[in-house]
Amino acid sequence: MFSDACKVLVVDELPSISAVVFTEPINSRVVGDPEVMIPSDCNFRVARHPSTIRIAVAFFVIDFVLVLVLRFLKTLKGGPVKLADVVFAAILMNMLSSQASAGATCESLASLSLPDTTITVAQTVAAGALRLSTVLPDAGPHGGITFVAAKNLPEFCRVVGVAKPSKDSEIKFEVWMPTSNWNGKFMGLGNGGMGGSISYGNMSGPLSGGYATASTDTGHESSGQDGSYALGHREKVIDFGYRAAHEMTVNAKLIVAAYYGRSPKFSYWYGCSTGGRQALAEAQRFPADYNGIVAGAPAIFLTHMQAASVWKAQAIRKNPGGLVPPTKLLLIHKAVLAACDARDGVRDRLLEDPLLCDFDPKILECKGEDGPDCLNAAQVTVVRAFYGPTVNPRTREQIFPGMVPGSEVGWSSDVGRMWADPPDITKTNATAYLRYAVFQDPRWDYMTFDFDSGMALADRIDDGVTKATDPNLRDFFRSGGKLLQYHGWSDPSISPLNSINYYNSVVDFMGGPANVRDSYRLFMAPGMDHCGGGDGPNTFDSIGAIEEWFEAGKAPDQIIASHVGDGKTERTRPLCPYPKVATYTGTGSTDDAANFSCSVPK
Ligand SMILES: [Ca+2]
Repeated sequence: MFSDACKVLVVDELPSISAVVFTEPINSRVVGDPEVMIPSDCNFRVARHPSTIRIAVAFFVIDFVLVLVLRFLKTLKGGPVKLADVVFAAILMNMLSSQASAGATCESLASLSLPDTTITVAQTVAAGALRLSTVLPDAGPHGGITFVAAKNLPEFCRVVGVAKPSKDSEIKFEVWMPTSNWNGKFMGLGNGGMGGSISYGNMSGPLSGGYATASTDTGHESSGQDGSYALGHREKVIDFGYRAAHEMTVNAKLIVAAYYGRSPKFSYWYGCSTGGRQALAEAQRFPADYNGIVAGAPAIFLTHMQAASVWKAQAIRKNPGGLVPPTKLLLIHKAVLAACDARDGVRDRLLEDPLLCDFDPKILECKGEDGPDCLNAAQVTVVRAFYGPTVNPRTREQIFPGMVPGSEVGWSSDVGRMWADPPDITKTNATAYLRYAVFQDPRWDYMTFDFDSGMALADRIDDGVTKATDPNLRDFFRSGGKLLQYHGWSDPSISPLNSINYYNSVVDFMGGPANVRDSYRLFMAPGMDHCGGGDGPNTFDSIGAIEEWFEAGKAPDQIIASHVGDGKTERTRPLCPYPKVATYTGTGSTDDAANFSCSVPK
């Protein structure tokens, strides 16, 4: 094993075109002289490019041509070679050498030697000819990513690799690189649920947009609901936690550099849910990997997040008759809107700031018999448990925040896990991590979970592997990195308050909002579900925003989001950097973003 800080690739070894991708904790850079940049204490390896010999031959020819040109000039002019002649010859040589440094063929990447990594496939895929065992989604967008059908993909170089940073690791990843019109950028893409498969759908959009892009299976193969891979495989849990995304990133950047003959100008990460957790883990642990990071609805603090699922399921089981049918969820939602919709100044079926809404379901409690228009006492208790935080019964310490008013309708579609009777959260990712990675028992019963001792045990076993809550983003900020986080206020899977908690922890750690706003902004999306969907404006270009921020220095003061129904835009609205919210100016259509500005609620 060797230090991540010292992974080095010499793309070309000849002095005039040598390019070293040197990853160190603060930043990645391309330098001209490997002797200067590689620290003597680095236990580094060099990945030798298969085209080195070809390039060496090319340079021999170029040198030969140079000599011939100089001799020709000397003969022609009949005198000594002057400075102008040398410059002319050097320009000629440079033109030729730029041809020699143009990169490798796709197929030759199969013999690229990478640390701890094997390349299994390197092939050019003709436009529209991609065949996969999984179906690529052909609809989108998804917080910035627009899916593209396989038949519409351009020609690209497809590289498949397996990284083994530990003996038990088997991290599969793919790198897709457009054969023409590369925009010079790299985009790493995140996963969902328990991971277990390459995010092919996500890759299709960036590839079509000209990016070199990569995705990993997180180190195991499974459905996104299944955590059984973790039984007895601690190293694979670490891969899932943070290592696979990093290994993929380091390898992908080396492959991109080898293919195009130069490193990516800019590198971005996009991910939502588990991809959002990977995003923050990258910013916290590997600040050199990305220039810009988009973290959607991050599933950070996995042990506590899953404890919150157990909390809700236990509440239903412990309160017979407390399961709330979807029709009553709608009833509660309507009551929330009646009580709180207008508090932001606009009646639009959206709560711009659900924290202003102190709704208590008790007002819906049946006066007499249970019926469709009221909640029985058990249902009131269950709904309160959903809104409330998960807490340690002994210390009263908050374990994970609860759902917010406005999110009620989504509770039943929360991957169906809560709304079976009794709640069947055993076959979903809601408890997969606790069941397999923590308690190592397929028969583990979530009703036995103790929110004091069990929680402590879970955190001790996890040991921070899936806890991407470190507020120290100093190195990422110092390297110029930009972090854009978003979270739907109506997310029924991951409490949006967890994003706010993390944001606030970073602000505290960094010494106040002024030290954060130039590097990290959080956008809360009213009425948006988990990573998209919902009644609120949920279509927006987070990738465009992060690129403009990093490349042009224009920080996003707002991001225009739209809600599309039946293929047409019904409403636009700015998403605002927390704690600001979109505020109606008082004139014009409330469906037009132009009539809103971002301000801190009074
Ligand atoms: Ca409203």
